[in-house]
Amino acid sequence: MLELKQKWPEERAARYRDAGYWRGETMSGFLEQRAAEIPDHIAVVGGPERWTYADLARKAQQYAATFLALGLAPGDRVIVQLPNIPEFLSVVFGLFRAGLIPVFTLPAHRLTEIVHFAEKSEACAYVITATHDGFNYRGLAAEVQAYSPRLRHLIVVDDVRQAAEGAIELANLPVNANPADVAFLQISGGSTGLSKLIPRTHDDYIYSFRASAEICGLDETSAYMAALPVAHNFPMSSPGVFGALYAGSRVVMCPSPAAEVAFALIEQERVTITGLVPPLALLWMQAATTTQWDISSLKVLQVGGAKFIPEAAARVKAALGCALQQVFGMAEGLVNYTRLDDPDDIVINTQGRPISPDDEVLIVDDLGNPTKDGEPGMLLTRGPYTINAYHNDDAANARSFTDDGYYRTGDIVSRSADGYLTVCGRTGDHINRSGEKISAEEIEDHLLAHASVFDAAVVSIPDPYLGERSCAFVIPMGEKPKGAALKAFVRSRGLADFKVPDQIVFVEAFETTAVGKTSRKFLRQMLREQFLKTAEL
Ligand code: OOB
Repeated sequence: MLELKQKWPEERAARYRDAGYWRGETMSGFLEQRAAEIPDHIAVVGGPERWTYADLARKAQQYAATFLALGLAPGDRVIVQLPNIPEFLSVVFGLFRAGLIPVFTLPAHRLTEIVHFAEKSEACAYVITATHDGFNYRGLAAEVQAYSPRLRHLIVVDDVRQAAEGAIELANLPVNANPADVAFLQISGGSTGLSKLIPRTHDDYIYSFRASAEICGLDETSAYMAALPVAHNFPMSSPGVFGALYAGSRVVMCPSPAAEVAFALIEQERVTITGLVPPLALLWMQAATTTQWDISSLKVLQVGGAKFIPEAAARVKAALGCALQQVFGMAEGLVNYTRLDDPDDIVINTQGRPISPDDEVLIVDDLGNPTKDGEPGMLLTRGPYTINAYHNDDAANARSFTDDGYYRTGDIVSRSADGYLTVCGRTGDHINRSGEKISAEEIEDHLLAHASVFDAAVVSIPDPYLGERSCAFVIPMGEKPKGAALKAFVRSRGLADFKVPDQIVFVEAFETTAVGKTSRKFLRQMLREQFLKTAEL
């Protein structure tokens, strides 16, 4: 198995330790500490379950013992595909406790994506629920295992729950991990080709969510609700469920971000803070005008994952009776927040400033020269919780990191004199569809696999509901296929639903300019502009 690594140059690592960012804590260590300090506080609520910190820590240990009894060994990688249920936490903390490495995937992922993650991570186990939201994960798992024979262990939580509750072989649990080691693999938004795997260490990740919890004012009286899929970095760690547990708060697992489901839970659990992507924030604001539920406990609504336009941001306070916090982050590291005591002007018009005084932010023009305050440029960053390399992907590493260790975010931002960032756009060719990132290249490759497709270019089109939607321009070959058939074809390739093109436009040719050969990037830009021009007519 390829070693998991995430190393900072020694000089920087020493600085981060001295500054007290990296404190030598581990994921299972901090939970066990909370369980000792506040055993009877409620840690997590969801469905019929209501677990104290002592319950959660015990269940995690039982899962750890169960995983090891199944034959898994510390260091093994385990694909986790679970929805927003309390067991997400007992399973994941069980994996941490056993020294196993979770590989986080979303419930929306399908065959092609899971096989890719399994292969790249060399995973030997896959944890699912039998069904969720009407989808049969056992069926998916059987297909995945046929493609990835290394994935020997299928763990269906519905089946092992009882065995785990009886597990008493806790004596064999390994000693806690080394805080500088990789704790898990997170997945990237994937702007070029397939999603990459992001190794995060205990030290760096714990720092990011501990500091996030402080910025968001979480304490033992707070209730954080995970409304977005909890395996995503935003609801996981910004401050997310991990930050909430670190702060001794209560985590509420919301099975769906639909306003009526979420509002009911906000009332029942007196939720104080939650996070949404912009399209959901718009829906909640609308639903709040007629809802019967009492959502007055909500103090902070975080919005992030995609640009929240100022016109919408300005309406949050009046519509939902709570403060807005903008969050601009990435699974690779850097997260920016507007602060709770920032003036409205900043909260409405910026995407916040970095968590850490040691987050280094560089904004450069095409030549690599720093831009002036207020001028847009490409955002590069490095710091105490931003990765230095992806796992098992030399080509992506060569592209995505500078020689002196900065991560090229692909985002175009401007910075104010006081350090607040405003997102203006991006350099990469992905579609940010309601916070889900879709790589144009990845979808083009699938379209090209269709016998009646000669060429395809996928671009993002502004959309009033989704922020952006995907549009595939297709040059047919032979008999022109139906748009619906092409969409069905993409879905049949085993992709998450959100990646299926929203729209397909057939064209006879891609008009390349006088320059002759064009880059894909330029072609996509041209098609987008042409489309928008005709759409305006
Ligand atoms: C979050 O993480 P990812 O890894 O799914 O996506 C990162 C990318 C950023 O590079 C940027 O392009 C975009 O998503 N983005 C935003 C944004 N927040 C993220 N673009 C504009 N405005 C924002 N507020 O999406 C993520 C991770 C942690 C916390 C929050 C979001």
